[in-house]
Amino acid sequence: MRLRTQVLDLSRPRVMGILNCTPDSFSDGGRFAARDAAVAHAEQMLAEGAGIIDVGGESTRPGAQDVSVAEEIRRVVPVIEAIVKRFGCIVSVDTVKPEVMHAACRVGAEMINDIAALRVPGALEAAAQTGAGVCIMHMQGEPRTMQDAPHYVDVVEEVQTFLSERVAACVAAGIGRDRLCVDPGFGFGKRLVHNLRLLSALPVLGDLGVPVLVGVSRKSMLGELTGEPVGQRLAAGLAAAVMAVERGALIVRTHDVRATCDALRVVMEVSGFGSNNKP
Ligand code: 8Y7
Repeated sequence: MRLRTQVLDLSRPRVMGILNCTPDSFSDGGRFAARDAAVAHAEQMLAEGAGIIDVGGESTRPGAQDVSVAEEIRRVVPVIEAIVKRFGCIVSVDTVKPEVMHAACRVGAEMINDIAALRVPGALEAAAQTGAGVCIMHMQGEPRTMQDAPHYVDVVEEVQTFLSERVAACVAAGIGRDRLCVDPGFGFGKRLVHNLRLLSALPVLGDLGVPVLVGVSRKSMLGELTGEPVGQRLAAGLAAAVMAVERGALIVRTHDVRATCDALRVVMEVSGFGSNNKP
């Protein structure tokens, strides 16, 4: 997958480590302390085998409050700049805002992870101008209300059609197919049955001809299945990640980088991704 200046090698599955820069995650001690804590967390995830660090400054949980453009830039730009300078690694910016996309890429972000699939006005143009890679994710509704009454006639067909239309919109805006990946958006306007059907039918998304990214880490679908609270969902998340990679996913977004890399190592050795490479 081509990114802004680098190329992401997807001859083997890769792990994207989640780095939250919301005040609730790295709050006490002010902005410099928050930045240093975020950089240290990135360093740890890279040591554990992450190939991408996904930096986000807006909570997408249902009911979360809106964050202004200026505040989101204040949260993510210093962190991205520091991580790129220190480690030279691939950073993606988790945002729906065109201004944040520009600001993040100016300090070295290589990829845009947009849960709104570049549907915010100006986002398609911003992403095209940066030259960054883009993850296009499916969501029904908006974060605030998406879990109120998710409804589908055929969830797999509807997600596939949406992603196919957004890929076409990206290509029309000048973002080459080789810069895109797609994501069914587990938990984004979906009930448990929808999430399970999508995971089961994940190979269908491979027909779009671009890499598939999945994020299941610690999500409520795992809690619904196991009864476990958010801190006890690692085993369920690893099972889901392994099933996704066996069904063709090439990027796994997770909080639990070390465990996910270990699990994907086993998948790789058995499923013919070759050896001697870390996920
Ligand atoms: C996803 C995501 C979140 C996901 C992609 C969470 C930002 C909720 N989930 N981005 N973001 N895919 N591409 O639980 O599934 O991590 S936020």
